[in-house]
Amino acid sequence: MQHIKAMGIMLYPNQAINKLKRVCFLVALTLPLWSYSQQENHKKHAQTEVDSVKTNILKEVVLIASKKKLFYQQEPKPLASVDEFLDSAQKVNMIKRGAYAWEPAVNNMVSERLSVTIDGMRIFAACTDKMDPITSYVDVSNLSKITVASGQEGSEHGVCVGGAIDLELDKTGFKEDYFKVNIESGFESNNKQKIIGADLNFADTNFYVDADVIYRNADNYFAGGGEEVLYSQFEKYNLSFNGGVLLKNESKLTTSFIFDEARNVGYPALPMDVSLARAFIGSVSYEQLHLGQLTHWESKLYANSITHIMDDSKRPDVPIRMDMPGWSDTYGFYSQAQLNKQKHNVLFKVDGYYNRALAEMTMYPNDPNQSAMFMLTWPDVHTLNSGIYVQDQITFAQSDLKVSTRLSFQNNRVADEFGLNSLKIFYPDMEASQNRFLTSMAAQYHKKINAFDVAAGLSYATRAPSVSEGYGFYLYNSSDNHDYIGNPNLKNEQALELNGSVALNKKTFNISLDANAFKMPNYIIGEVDTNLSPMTIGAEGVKVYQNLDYAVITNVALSSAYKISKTLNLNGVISYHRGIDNDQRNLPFISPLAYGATLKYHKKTFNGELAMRGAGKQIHYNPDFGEDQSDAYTIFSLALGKTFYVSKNQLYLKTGVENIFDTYYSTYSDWNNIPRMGRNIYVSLSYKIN
Ligand SMILES: [Cu+2]
Repeated sequence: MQHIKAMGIMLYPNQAINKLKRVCFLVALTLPLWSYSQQENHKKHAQTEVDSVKTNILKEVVLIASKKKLFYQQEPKPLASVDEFLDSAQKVNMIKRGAYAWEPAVNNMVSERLSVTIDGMRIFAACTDKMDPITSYVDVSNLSKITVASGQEGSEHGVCVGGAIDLELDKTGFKEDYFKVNIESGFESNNKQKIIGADLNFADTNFYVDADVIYRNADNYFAGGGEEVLYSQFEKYNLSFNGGVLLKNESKLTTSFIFDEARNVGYPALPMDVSLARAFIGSVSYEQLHLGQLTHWESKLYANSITHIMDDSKRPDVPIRMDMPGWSDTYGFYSQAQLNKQKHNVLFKVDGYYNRALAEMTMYPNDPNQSAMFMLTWPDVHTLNSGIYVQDQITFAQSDLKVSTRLSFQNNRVADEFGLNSLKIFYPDMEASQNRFLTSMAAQYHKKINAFDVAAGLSYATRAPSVSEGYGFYLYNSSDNHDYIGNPNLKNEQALELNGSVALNKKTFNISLDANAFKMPNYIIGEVDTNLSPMTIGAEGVKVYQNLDYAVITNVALSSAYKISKTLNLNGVISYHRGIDNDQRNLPFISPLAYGATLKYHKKTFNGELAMRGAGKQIHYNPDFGEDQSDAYTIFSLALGKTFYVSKNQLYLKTGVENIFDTYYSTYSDWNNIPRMGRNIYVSLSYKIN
């Protein structure tokens, strides 16, 4: 403990220590590369993929359930939220507006620049204020792993420029005479979060059934030092079901269903809370192992429906009461197959979806003589997107090349007459319907030279404006205090990406340097329009979405892992990020220098982990987007786990402390500077009946 404290003092912003020294210290500290989980991932890849030479620098896999294995040995906190799991991924940063429903960013790009899918299904949020990222509609009980893909590596599941996140559902699959029950419960001291869940897996050689349920309930949390963060409570429950039957001729029929509901969710960084966020997510798939020359032909039909109700009734003083419900329904399909021929491993895919997005705002003036005001903030926008995707992985003796392309057609139609007429105030010539063609192509080369892995890639992609960017009507942004208006005349945003990596892989030691740069012509961002006045009381002005000439986003990461002994592993990472536009203005929500290190111990049934995480002072920020300078911080956490055997059954106890020194801090990604959670002690107990 003494040692940790000493490290904390050394790392802390102190005028006596200059920045350079700190960076050097960190580089030395973090020299070992590749986190343990990544090593695990590589093993997994090697098993499942034809070519063991290939490394996948553009992909990161976060393992979640591993219910079938010996519990959650790798995970610091088994019943952590999906958000916390994502936050632990090196490629992901989370924008926080409270304790619930964080918004993931990949390569410092968020929702509209990413493709976020559940088992390949497209789902779109129903909140105009980004309170409900797709990742908030699942729980860890549903998932086996999360795949984070950088740049065009993510275009398999849909159009994206920054990357993709695919949440993979946990299915038992066909197993002989299989029956397992798992009961889990957890408690967190800081916000008195109570978690209880159970799952049941039942299978035989020709069918399987999985069912699970999880419930979470949390009060307000407390920041470091003991300050209560008001309106940070939440309550959520989630039910899911998976089933499959094996048919004749090596084919199978599977289905999945998720019901997720959150109530009384506080958003301390926003002026409103959420009384209800509900999702129904369902799918039916047909898979066939062989079809002529093709292998693994899979087709899926899916539908999902989201309801989001915002609520300000708990806030004591609001200038005006508002009702703001939103709905998003999506119907989609995909069909894909592989062709393996000599050096080639080709994937063909056709996909499509139809989404309806509608959001309303009713304002009730305090003066009862004034009538309520009604607006459509999303004017019932119907989006039809259909595309084809082809990738070929070509394997040579010591190298491989992957090329891929996606071509999509997208139609947007404003279905509501009143909504269309509202937008016509700004765009008199606007048409209800609009077509766009979207393209992407990517090439990635990897070569093994002795103990080194060298990779480089080049890609190009375009994306259409999101519903808010194209058709939003007075959407209030509490970070920069402006109302935003969409712009149907926006051009497609483009992204030209260059990436490269060098890794040295030794038996006990790995180190890797990864870098990418995105040049993005027609980058979409809100710009102030001084001719317009805001609708929201107290807002500073109005911004209209515009295309910039271009923006540039760069990310560099140095990561390393060192196997000290059979039982002890040390790994670390340090990363640098930068985002500017064509006038050298800083883009908002770009991470400052960030670092982390983890020491893991694992012996038989016991495991322990000591982790450090921090960031430098935010040098590049932009006050025009409501940003101010975030201070540097370093926090520490500790986790201990032990498995006990009760006859054939297993009991797994995990406990830990997060933010050990109860540090008060807020990062660049905390909306309106809301502080993060202070010291938190958690305990979780899982019981597995075999
Ligand atoms: Cu909302």
